[in-house]
Amino acid sequence: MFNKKYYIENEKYEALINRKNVKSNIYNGIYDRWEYPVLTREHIPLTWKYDLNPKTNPFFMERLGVNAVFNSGAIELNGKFYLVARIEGNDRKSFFGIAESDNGVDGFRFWDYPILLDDTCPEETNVYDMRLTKHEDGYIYGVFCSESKDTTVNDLSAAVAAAGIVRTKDLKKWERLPNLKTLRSPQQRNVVLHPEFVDGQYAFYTRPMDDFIDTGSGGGIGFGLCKDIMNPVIDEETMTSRRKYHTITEAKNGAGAVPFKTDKGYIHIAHGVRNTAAGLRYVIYAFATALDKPWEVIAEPSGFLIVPRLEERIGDVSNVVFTNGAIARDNGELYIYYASSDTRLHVATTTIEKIIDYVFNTPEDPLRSVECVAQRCELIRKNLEYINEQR
Ligand code: M1P
Repeated sequence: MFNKKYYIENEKYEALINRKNVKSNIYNGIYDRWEYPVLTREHIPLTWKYDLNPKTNPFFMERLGVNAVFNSGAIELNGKFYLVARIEGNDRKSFFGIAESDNGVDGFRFWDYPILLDDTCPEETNVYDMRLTKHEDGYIYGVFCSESKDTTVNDLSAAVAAAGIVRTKDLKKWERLPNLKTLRSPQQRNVVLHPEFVDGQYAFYTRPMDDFIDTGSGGGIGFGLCKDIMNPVIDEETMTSRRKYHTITEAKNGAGAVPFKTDKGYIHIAHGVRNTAAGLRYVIYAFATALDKPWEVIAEPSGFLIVPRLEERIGDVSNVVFTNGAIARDNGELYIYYASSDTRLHVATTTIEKIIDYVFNTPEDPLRSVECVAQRCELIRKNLEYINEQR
């Protein structure tokens, strides 16, 4: 016999999972935002939090609470949408769980168990932000941040970030590979595996960092090749999308979703960070790289693609939107999964055709106010001319 509170909570859980999502009325012509988050901490099954046995839990208390569900890798397999979500327990440790949906905008339900990674890294304290790459070698790779305490300095909160790697064929059995070594960068976060071999090698987008939070001398999103995925080492990193003064990437940036191939180039959906009096502000931006040189930026629209709006602005780490997963479907639909304020996960939908138009036809940032105004005046001039022609 269950505690009667179980039935009440289970009814709320089922109502949430079965709630139909609707497009929000925020318009920009580039994508549609959806009203309800696709994953929240309320989407976590009751069995992950409560001891259901009234003998050992007479008050029906949460025994292992969950604080947040956010940055998620995304993949489509056999017509279904899968998210590998970052789940943060009340104890601050993050881990991964797989949620499945038929349509990608609602109905995401977690599988019975979270992913229990092979414990191959005794110093690892925390793991988060997995990117899922369907690689041409036949495996699905998950690349994530593997965080350990920095024992070389006398600072309790000092940490080291590295890129952990797992691979699977079915999202059920995961094989852990050694962490990626980047010989010229002391720390790495936001590492993404490119879906194809480049010069016969595995290719990674990296984010060189001198420190756990500050990228320091790291100039932006890097790119490096690695011969052997079983012993993953990158020697040289070249720059792709660079950080720039007085832009949305001034403080740092990082690769986000796995880039997807289009006729015009690889489309990347990444994040940029700037500093403000209220702390760091994270936004999502897009750029394209060349098909024959996937590290070379060929188009980078000015400004952000997605910025936190309304309640998205508030959460555990406010004023943040962050993506590490998008699904570009064969039928031309594009699903961008983005988290807000390190608390919940949303979806924005568009088409590959529209995102190409956005990336290649939005003007670049001219980097100076006076030139930005000139750019806008030119748009207005053409519009007024067009309006006159229509009269
Ligand atoms: O708190 C915002 C984000 O901060 C980190 O991103 P970055 O490495 O670019 O600073 C990540 O820890 C990410 O998980 C988090 O959402």
